Amino acid sequence: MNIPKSHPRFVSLSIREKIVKGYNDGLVAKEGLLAHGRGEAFDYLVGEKTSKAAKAAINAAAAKLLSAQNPVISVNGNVAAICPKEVIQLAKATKAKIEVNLFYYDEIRKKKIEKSLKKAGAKQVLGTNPRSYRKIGGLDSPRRIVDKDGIFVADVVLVPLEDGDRTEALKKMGKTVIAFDLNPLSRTAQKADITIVDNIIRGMRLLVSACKKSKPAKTDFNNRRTLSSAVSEIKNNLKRRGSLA
Ligand code: PTJ
Repeated sequence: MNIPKSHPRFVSLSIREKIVKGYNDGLVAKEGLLAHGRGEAFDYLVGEKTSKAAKAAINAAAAKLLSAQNPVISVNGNVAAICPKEVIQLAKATKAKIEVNLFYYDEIRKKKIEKSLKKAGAKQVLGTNPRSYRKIGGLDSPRRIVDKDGIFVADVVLVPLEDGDRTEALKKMGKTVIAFDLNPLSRTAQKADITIVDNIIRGMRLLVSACKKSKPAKTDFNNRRTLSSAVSEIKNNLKRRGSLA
């Protein structure tokens, strides 16, 4: 690629390469390529940069993760391909557990994700031992299968890159949900307690550094306000580019 490394286009193309490699290595589901395309489109709409509202969400998420008794980072195929190192850094900074949780259920893919996370430095990866499986109620998708020592007993769960009804189910269990989702209108984004509307590759790095700098603290974060400011940001970007009157 003949583009400066700091240019958003370079970042976007390099993530695309990671997703394709992840697919070729058996980490990413075929459907994960489509989900990534949706993410790319939304990233373009948010201006391929971290907004002020996303930064505020990141700080609130850091405070929440650091205050948690039992935080868990849920990892799917796309997350494993895009930012395994950052997942591990975040787990270290917050003493969170890492759990593989897939929508397109596949035991072999789970094992490959576990192996790749361990290769990247993870000491323990939950969610791959059938003897530890428990089911979350009120959920039909395979995402209901969670680890008894991980998401099942977590008080705070980070759910990056998914849309669906799992956030609602986790909240019904009394858990706090933090989401990464470039689409502020997705069900996950709408139902989470804290939604970071940012590309996970940028947001995770900022979250790791916020967790290293912050202390456990109470937050009076307003997710509704954050989501509407993300939508306004998209409208303003469209106006700036002359696509909307
Ligand atoms: O590995 P599996 O089987 O668990 O499957 C993972 C995918 C991502 C395929 C699965 O969770 C899925 O289908 O997700 P959705 O419903 O497509 O939702 C993914 C959401 O993440 C969408 O709202 C995308 O806009 C958003 N998204 C995609 N890429 C990024 C992103 N958000 C932040 N950063 C990204 N890089």
